[in-house]
Amino acid sequence: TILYEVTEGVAVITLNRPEKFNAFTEQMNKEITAALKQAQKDADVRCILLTGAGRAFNAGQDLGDVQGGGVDFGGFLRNRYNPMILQFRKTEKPIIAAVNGVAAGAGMSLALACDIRLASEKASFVNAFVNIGLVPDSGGCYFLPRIVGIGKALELAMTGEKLSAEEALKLGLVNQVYPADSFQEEALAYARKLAVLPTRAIGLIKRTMYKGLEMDLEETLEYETYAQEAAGSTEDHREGVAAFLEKRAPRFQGR
Ligand code: LHQ
Repeated sequence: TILYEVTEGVAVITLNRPEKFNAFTEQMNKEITAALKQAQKDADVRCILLTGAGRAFNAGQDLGDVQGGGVDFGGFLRNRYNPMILQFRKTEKPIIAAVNGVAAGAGMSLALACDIRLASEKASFVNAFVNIGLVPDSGGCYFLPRIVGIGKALELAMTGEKLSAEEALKLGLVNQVYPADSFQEEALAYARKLAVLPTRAIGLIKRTMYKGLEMDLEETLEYETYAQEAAGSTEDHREGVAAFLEKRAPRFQGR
């Protein structure tokens, strides 16, 4: 249900059920979790790009699998969705969502779990949970207020109204919007730029900044010190300083 390909330092994960708007099945949840673990282990992977095949990014849970009521929500979330979302944070490499089309329900949460969001001008975001009488899950109640602020987060979650790529850009929910025609190339080019940067430092930036959201200043300063000791012992740090002093472009190896 997904495609996984590594090219020039970038692991491209493509959600691949285009006829169902790439809606989640149990298999897809598990394949995404496994793909992130594989990308984390593979030293050749220095950036991860997550996108959807066809017209949509991801339409959330496949509603064909939950019709008629009596759904074991605890089982769905604890066994499938929650481990998948946690894996985004455990992955110490940058993860970019290339939102090619609609991202709805848990598909929107999936995009929010990524570190950077790039959108096609044809992308849109629907916090669709309320439209079927549910609550944002897969981190929707955690990521959304942290990214757009509590007021807008509550509005999006309570109304379930569609947000265009342009509106998402204004809210800071996406980092860039590109024309639909060149979107996949632009997204890959963006990922390739990140893939030649100091990967260890980027992983530590990711971990430290997310931790900083949950800690006070004193704890954050202490964690920064720990992270700086780790970053400062990498080859890439030595290379960065040497390149600066020699007035040349750095060649970072990701270690
Ligand atoms: C779909 C779906 C879909 C199946 C479009 N399933 N086929 C966690 C735990 C346990 C249970 C419940 O859920 C969760 C987490 C969740 O994610 S809950 C939220 C689930 N998602 C939704 O409620 C979104 C439902 N879909 C929509 O609101 C619309 O389809 C969106 C806004 C995504 C797209 O609208 P349009 O661009 O107008 O396209 P469309 O509605 O015509 O859909 C295109 C096709 O994709 C269509 O199939 P068809 O055979 O008629 O062409 C849809 O049936 C299918 N599709 N979403 N979630």
